[in-house]
Amino acid sequence: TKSNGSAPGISTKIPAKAHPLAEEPSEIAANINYHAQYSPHFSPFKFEPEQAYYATAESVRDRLIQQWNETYFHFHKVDPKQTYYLSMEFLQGRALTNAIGNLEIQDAYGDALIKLGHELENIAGQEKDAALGNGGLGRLASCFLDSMATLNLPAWGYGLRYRYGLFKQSIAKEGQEEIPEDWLEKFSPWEVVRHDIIYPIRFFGHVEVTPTGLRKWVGGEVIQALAYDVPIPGYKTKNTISLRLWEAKAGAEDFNLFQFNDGQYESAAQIHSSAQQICAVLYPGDATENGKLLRLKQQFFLCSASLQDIIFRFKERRAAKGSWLWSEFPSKVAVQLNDTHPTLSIPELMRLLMDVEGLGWDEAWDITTRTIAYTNHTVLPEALEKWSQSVMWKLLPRHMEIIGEIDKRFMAMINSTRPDLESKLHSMRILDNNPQKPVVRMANLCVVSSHTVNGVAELHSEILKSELFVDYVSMWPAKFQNKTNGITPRRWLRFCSPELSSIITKWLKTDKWVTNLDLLSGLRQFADNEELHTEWAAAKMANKQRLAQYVLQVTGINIDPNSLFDIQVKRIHEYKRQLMNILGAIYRYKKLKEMSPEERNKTTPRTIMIGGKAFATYTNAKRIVKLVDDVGGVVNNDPEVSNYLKVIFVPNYNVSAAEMLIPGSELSQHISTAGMEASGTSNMKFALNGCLIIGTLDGANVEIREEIGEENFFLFGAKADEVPRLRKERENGLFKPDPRFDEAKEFIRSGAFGSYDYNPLLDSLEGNSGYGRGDYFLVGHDFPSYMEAQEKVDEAYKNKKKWLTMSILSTAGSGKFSSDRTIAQYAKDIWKIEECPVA
Ligand code: T68
Repeated sequence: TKSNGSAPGISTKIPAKAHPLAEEPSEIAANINYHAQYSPHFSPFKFEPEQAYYATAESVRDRLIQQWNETYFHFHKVDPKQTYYLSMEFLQGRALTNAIGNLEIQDAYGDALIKLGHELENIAGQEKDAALGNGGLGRLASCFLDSMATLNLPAWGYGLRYRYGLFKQSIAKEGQEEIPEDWLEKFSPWEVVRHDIIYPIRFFGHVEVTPTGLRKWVGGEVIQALAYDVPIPGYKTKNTISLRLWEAKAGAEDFNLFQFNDGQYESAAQIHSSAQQICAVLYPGDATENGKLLRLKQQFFLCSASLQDIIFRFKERRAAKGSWLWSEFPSKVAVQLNDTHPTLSIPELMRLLMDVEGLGWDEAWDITTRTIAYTNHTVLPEALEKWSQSVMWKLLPRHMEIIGEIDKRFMAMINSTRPDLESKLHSMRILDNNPQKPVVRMANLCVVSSHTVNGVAELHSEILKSELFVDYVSMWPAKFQNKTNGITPRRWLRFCSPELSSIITKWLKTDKWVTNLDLLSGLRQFADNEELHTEWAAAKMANKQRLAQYVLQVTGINIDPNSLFDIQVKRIHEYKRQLMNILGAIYRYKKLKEMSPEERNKTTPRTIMIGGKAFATYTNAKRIVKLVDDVGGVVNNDPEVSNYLKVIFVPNYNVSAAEMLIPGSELSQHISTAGMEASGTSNMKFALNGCLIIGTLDGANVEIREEIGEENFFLFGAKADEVPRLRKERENGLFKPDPRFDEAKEFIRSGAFGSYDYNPLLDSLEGNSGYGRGDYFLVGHDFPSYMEAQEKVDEAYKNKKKWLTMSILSTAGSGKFSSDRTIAQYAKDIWKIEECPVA
């Protein structure tokens, strides 16, 4: 009676469900089987990989729920100071492999699935990525959650439960196409709806004064925020924290039955439709007024729901201890703003404290500023949020009053204490009252209202202090800190490259590096060891072969695992200079064409892979995607060259693709214009996986190079402090481009890669289009040194032994870039929280 029909494995006998913490594969198989039958989401007796995935995930979730609840009650009982990480984005990726790995039950689940006729790796591959983020900022938030749980810190994440996450990218004839990513299409086994956790969120309306003199925000429309919790297990610990995602909902009472029966279907369900829009998509286009309003609504929705929840929990836990005071709030609560997107937390906390709890301005301000801290992730002027004052008055009238008061008090403070700064006040204040376009400067509001402001890499934090926030530094020198980003070594090495991980564990004689990444430095002493070289090369080769399979599957193109795998994957942006990469590839192609077969034979064969999504309305970024794909179409089909060069656009780059690409890489490109990439985090993932970096002195590249040694890093390009002068020179026509740069551009213009109109893209490297004036990103300036660095790469790769030594030293030098280190620093220097492990 084992299986029924075509489906493998499922038992038709009622399975005895084993204890959720069962260790025996046969008992685990019973649990999986139980879910397949009694938590049914599909027709009975189907047990193909998809059904097996859902049943396996539910069985793993059962195990998590117990320790998740224990963690919750433990925090509740101990009532430690707790951090709340507010972020509009969390790029979680897949959860199954991560949960199984953190719980250390890979082998048991692998065996259980074999008993059921499946393979764990294949089952895990069924899961859709939770892509509730765009790029680095969202993935950083997810790495941080992993470290908070692993370090046993009392900390939670708060975000939004977008119905559609980041779009799915497909590459068609015209270039990138965006397809909605329906990650909740079936359901997510990793979320638990909390029907009892629901808060009202108001929009629009007006301010009234109550008879007791309190100001009160009334009217407008009220939507409910409902909590969905996602468990975040730590590695080798019981501690399992929460990522609480808010969903917008209208109540039955908001449904106008009278209107509906009168045939007015749309107006009858107006609030329902308004609620639905809020969590429909991540980052709705904000070119239109409507789009801007929706984006602002999303931000406020996150802030208001999270703060109401935080205040509720504070009161509940304090009340359990007896009498309490509001002044204790900052010693129990730390709120971290992930960039300016959750800035409205500031006026919302003020409003809740004053208008709802009845505190005075001074006390509310003291509590707010001792609670909130702000992380900046960009210095690009167009990415610094500025909201129209009129839109804000309409949507959030009470918050605008509060922001106006903060601005007024800030100016009064400068006038009375810092007359020397008076001339700067215009740019320092929060409101920009330019009559053409009055706006609120969110970053200024954050700096004025937070106790700490941090950048995400040393260079970036220095630029914040010397440029963007320079005028505030003399007022509050201690407010500005650096917290160099990090990545979780669990997902980004231990689980995505089990082969390399085993080798590291074997040579270090411990697996403690997984939670103490500095131990990797112990590999340095073996960097020249031949035995290690053989093992290291074999693991790399296995990862390259796996990647080649993946590339074949998603593009139909065969790539040679013996060629140098050169990868650049990140959001497509002009400052990240994917255009320089592809111009280099074009130049290489042209030279290969000009060579004799003998000469070609002496070159280092390369496979250049570029991947990343372009924002839907960012035309030049989309042109870059199209160019890469067109170049690939020509190069890969040129029989003279295709053994020496392949150019691949890897479609739909996401967390899961990264887990495949990064372990299989040998060279990766981090080539932004110096001073523009705040940190970068994929650079850390590549280095950790023994991949060498070609890069500029930008963001965290600077620190990576310091850690792994300059001889193991292919450096090129202008330095951040040279950039303004170089831009000036270009504007004044003083720049003479390198002939190789012109040759590559001319080759595109000649039509070698098809008839698509690349002129606007090429013009941005010369003329006056795009940002500022001609070649704002200095591709032309850095191109010659880039090509020279690439020649050094080709030479170095010919010496396999030397390359392997460099690769091992990259891994050995990556210890600093663990997000465990980053989070421990936030905990100590900013949040002042301590670990709270569940016994
Ligand atoms: C990135 N920022 C930085 N922003 O570009 C990167 N922006 O250097 C850094 O390593 C990373 O943050 C983590 O600190 C982003 O990813 C966004 O995605 C974004 C989204 C919406 C609006 C503005």
